[in-house]
Order: sequence, then structure tokens, then C-alpha cells
Amino acid sequence: MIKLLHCGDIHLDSPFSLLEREESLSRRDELRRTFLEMLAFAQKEDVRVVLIAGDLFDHGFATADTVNLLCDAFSAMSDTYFVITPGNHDAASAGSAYLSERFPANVTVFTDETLSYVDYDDLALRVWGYGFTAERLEKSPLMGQSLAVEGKTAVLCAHADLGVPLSKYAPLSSADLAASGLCYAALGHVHNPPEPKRFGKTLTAYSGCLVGRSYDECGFGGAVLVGIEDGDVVECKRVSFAHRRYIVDELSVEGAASDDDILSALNLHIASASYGEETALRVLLTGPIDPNYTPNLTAITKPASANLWQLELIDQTLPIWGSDYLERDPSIRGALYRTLLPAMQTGTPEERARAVAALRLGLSALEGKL
Ligand SMILES: [Mn+2]
Repeated sequence: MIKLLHCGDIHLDSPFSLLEREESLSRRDELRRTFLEMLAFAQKEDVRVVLIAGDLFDHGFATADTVNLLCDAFSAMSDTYFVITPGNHDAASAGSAYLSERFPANVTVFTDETLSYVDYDDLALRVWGYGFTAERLEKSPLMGQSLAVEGKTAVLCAHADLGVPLSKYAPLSSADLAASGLCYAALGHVHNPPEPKRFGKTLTAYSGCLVGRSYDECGFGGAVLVGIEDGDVVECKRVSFAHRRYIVDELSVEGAASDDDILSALNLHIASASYGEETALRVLLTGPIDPNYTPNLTAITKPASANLWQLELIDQTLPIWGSDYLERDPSIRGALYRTLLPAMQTGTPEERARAVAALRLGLSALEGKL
């Protein structure tokens, strides 16, 4: 069996520009360390080829430290082949490390937009690939060609946008993959990967990102370990390497009338999901709550976040719980409530937020609290 490790969207040297300097440096370091841990895993598992399907770097230019670190790691694994296909973030354009640096002999970088291949005769394996040479690659690189080759296993390593015909990032169709006759298509570009899927003979997978960098990239990131025997994929499993993750959950706090009510519900949610210091958690608080109560998110966040890496609360509750009395209220309070209710229930998120704020302000004002 030939083992391949398929990774991508690593985004080394990401700026993490929203963070303080120290924190962003440590996050960059964490990314590099996780990549090296993935390589150590590949070595332990006797992986023969590591496929890096684009966006190894976050930009076309990479720091000298990072490039040196990679070259050292690649040359230390001289029995392993590495294939790199530049993506839209790390295109092989002027100034790119892919064009200016000399990578070790066991590394192949595809620096041309045209499909080409590298043969590993000792493995009877052909790896097809192409590289972005600019931020965009608007034509489909496969174009319905057959890529199968007699007596060899053929795989593709590429940064591509599957099933988005007008994509500016190497649009790839399921028909292209079905016609290719490839054994495996190792893709990069989609950071939250869907399940692997077969098109014709071709098992197609996205690696997803190696480490999530924000709430847009949830879960423990990782790579895909692929086992190939007699030209067929016999093993395809996702392996996590990230030590920390982002999670977004929705939590109903129906009937809450105080910060303590929300805090209890939140603590229960965190405990039942066993979230700890590895988790940055964003919670969308939802459900109808007491119209006379306005959540103080800062006061709730502090105690609830004690055992987490981070906690962020977003208030999407509606102040309409147990409000039959307001619905029937003949005074201006009832009129205000009835006027705002449709926007709170069926408006866009902005309309709902505005109506909620208006109701709270109005009720407070009518009670003389303002
Ligand atoms: Mn990417």
C-alpha cells in the first residue's frame, strides 16, 4: 500500500492582524509547529508522498525563517516526496518564494498554470498538478481530459473550486473529475471541507485548513491520510493536528429574566459539551426572554469563560417572553409592543436588532427609567 498525506490551506505567516503583536507572533509560531508535527506524523506512518494542495503560505512572499524551516524539514525527510501546487494566496508570481528559493531535490513545485505531472517510478505513481501564477485562475485546468496512465496510479494535487462554474479560483466540475480517470483528487481551497465524494472512479477530497484561524474556520483542522493499493483508494481518513479550535453554537435561553439565568444555561452548555482550554467558543444566544430584562454580556462572559480559551457572546434574544399582557395592553406600552413585534419576529437581523433596542428603550422611557 502507498500512503499519501494530503494537506493544504496551511496559510503559514498569516498576519493575524486583529491580534496584539505578541499574540499574533505566537499564533504564527503555533501554525509552523503544527505543520512540523504533521510532518513527524507522516514520517511515523511511513507516508511516501506529501501533497500540499495550495495556500501553504498566506501570501506570495514568505518570511526567510519560514522558508528555511520548511527546506530543513523537507530535506530531513529525504525518503519522502513532496508536491506543492501554489494556490490563490501563495501564487507563483514575481517575488514568490516558489520562484526565488531552491527547494530540496525531493520537493516538486508546480509553477505553471498548465496541467503537468511528476512521475515517481519507484511507486508507479503519477501526480498531476498545476499552480496559480496570479490571484486568479479563471479557466478550468482539467477541461475533460483523461489523465489515467497505463500501469500507474494517477492522482491530482491542486487548488481548485469544485462545482462553482464561474469561480475565479480554478473552477473544476464533477464531469471533469469523472472523465479524468484519476484514482484520487487531493484538493485545496475550501477551508471547512465537505465529506470526500466519488466522481466516476475518482475519489475527491478537500484537506480543509490545518489550523482554524478564526470563527470562520471551525473545528480541529487537519489533513487526510490516503492509502492506495492496486490503483484504488483503500483508506481515506481525516487526521487532526490542531491543538485548538473555534466553535460556533446556538443556545436558547428562553424565559431568561436575569444575567444569572443566562450564566447557568451557558455553564451547563459548556460542561455538557466538555469544552475546555482548547476551545474558542462563540455562542449565539437566542429565544424569547423577559421584556423587562436586558442582558449584560460583559458581566456574563467573564465568569462563563473561566475554563475556555475564549468566549464571545452574541445576543439574538427577543424581549417577548410571557408578554401576553403587553399584547393586550390598551395603553401606549401595548401599542409600542404591537408595532414592533412583526419586525422582531420576521425582520432581517438588522431590523430585529433595531426593533429590540427600540422596545427596550421605549419600555424604559415609559416607566420613567431614562
Ligand atoms: Mn486557503
